[in-house]
Amino acid sequence: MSDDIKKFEEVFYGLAKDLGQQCIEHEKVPAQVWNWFEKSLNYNVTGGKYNRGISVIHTTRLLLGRDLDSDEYLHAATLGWLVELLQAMMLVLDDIMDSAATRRGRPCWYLMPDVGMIAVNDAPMLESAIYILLKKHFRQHPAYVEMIELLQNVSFQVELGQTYDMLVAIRDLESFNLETYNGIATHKTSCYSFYLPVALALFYTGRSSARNLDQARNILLSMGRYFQAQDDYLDNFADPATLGKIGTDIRDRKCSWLAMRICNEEQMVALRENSGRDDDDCEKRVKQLYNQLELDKVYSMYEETAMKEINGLIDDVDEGDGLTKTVFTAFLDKIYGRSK
Ligand code: DMA
Ligand code: MG
Ligand code: MG
Ligand code: MG
Repeated sequence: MSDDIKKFEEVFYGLAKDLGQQCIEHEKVPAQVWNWFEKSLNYNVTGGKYNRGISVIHTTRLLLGRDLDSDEYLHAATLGWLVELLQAMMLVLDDIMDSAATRRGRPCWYLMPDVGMIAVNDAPMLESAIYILLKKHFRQHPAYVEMIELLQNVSFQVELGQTYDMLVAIRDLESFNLETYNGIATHKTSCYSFYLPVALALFYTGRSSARNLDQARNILLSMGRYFQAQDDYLDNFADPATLGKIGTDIRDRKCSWLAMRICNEEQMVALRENSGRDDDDCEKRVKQLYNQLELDKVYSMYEETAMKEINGLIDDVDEGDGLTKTVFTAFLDKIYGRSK
């Protein structure tokens, strides 16, 4: 485990203590209720890559152009954990909706013994934790209200994206095209995974001019679409042992980056007949179709084009209000060519 991750995780244990105190001393619930929440927090919030959370710290450091002192580190890491909490809440629900089996190399929370549909309540509890912690640590910050609004708006964006993702999946394949794909990916992934961490750092450092937020949004939404294309590519082509999750896109008949490449009538029929079914042979047929179409190669070409486009957007950044290009190049470096 890298030092970055260890240091970041230490902050989490402090935040979990804050939540325990809130439950027991303030809300006065019995220990067993807090113990359940704590179990859900430990299972669902830790154990990931923390790319999103740690990006808040890295972005803050890059914006200030220097190392953070211990208070600043604690603040930036706390904001990072809020992003991780939002992600955890969405993933608990996403795995139920997608009928997934594993996440981060472990069974999905809703499949754990004794959990089941309690997970439907555990997810919004993870979301409540965001606002409890934000209040405790940032109530005095000049951008407190803006941070609340940002987190609420971004949550809503993800929910819209998840709705869109689910609706398109059960409809016919006619609507699987680039426009639909980009609409889903921008909402369900880009907003919270890329825009949110940087926007929080901009608010925290007082650099949240409209121009900075707009520029960041434009680049980061584009980066997020590339990230979701990677996620969809990996869903089919990666080794689940490395990825930590077993792909579900074919069985769920998702408008994935791969499914969107299906173009002629014959392929469409094959996809229609074999996707959206809980059947190994059907799934294999779709995988064969993707192999015939050499979508791994098509993806590699796409990846290079996407990188050029995003780098072009970064080159055009106006650094006048204290937004630095390095914020974006650092984020892009973390995800380029990823295998998990
Ligand atoms: C990810 O979509 C979006 C959210 C908001 C979790 P997905 O279902 O492709 O994600 P994963 O592949 O991680 O299940
Ligand atoms: Mg999913
Ligand atoms: Mg999903
Ligand atoms: Mg996926």
